[in-house]
Amino acid sequence: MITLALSKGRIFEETLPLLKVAGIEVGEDPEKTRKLILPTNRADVQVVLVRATDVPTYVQYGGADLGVAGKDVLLEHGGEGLYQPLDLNIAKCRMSVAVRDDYDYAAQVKQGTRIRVATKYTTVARQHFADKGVHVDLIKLYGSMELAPLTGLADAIVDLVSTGKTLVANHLVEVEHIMEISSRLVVNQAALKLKRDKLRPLIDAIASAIQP
Ligand code: PRT
Ligand code: MG
Repeated sequence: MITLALSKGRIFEETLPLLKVAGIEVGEDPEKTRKLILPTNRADVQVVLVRATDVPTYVQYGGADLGVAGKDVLLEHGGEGLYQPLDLNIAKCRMSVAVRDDYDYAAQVKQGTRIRVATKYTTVARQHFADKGVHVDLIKLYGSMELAPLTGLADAIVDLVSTGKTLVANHLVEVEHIMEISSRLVVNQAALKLKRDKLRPLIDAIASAIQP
């Protein structure tokens, strides 16, 4: 059996067309079922539904043979025990620094003020500000980062932006672009050796379906 870990929502939706090219069709809609293990049209392939941040952990420890995870999630996880053969070019967005539209970020940086930054991405954020020589105090959050500058919890956030509508709706503006984000295929290193006959053709078929 080959087990593929996916998270519900955009990653599931955007991975489906790639699987289809590889001849794999998932039988059930994750939004409609309560099942966490979904069969496919191939008796030897199943999909497990996990939280986006748990995908690398499932694959690392062999709870799944392969999975799809955002670069943001992989950088925070560290990628230990994972082979990352493909950038799938899906679930694209960017990671940015944002502040309230009335906060003068450039002036604060210039003055050398310590800036309070709320984020789910503490590893990436710590590295980014260290590289820039900006002094920050990081506050770890697990969601709704946009609220932090509005409530006075933080001066800035590091978060993902795709359309930019969430920032606008909350009177926030992007002040620094940290990196482009897309999702990657991750494979358990031991599974790649033990199940090579099945995994290699599957990886190659998915590779052939990637859109530029
Ligand atoms: O939602 P949940 O807490 O279960 O988990 P999750 O947020 O980790 O999962 P999900 O499915 O929302 O995101 C999975 C992956 O999709 C992420 O790890 C990213 O790699 C990728 N991705 C692509 C995004 C976005 N685009 C995105 N726009 N993840 C989150 N967002 C959020 C962003 O954090 C912000 O709150 O959408 C909001 C901004 O969107 P715009 O369009 O208003 O700019
Ligand atoms: Mg989400």
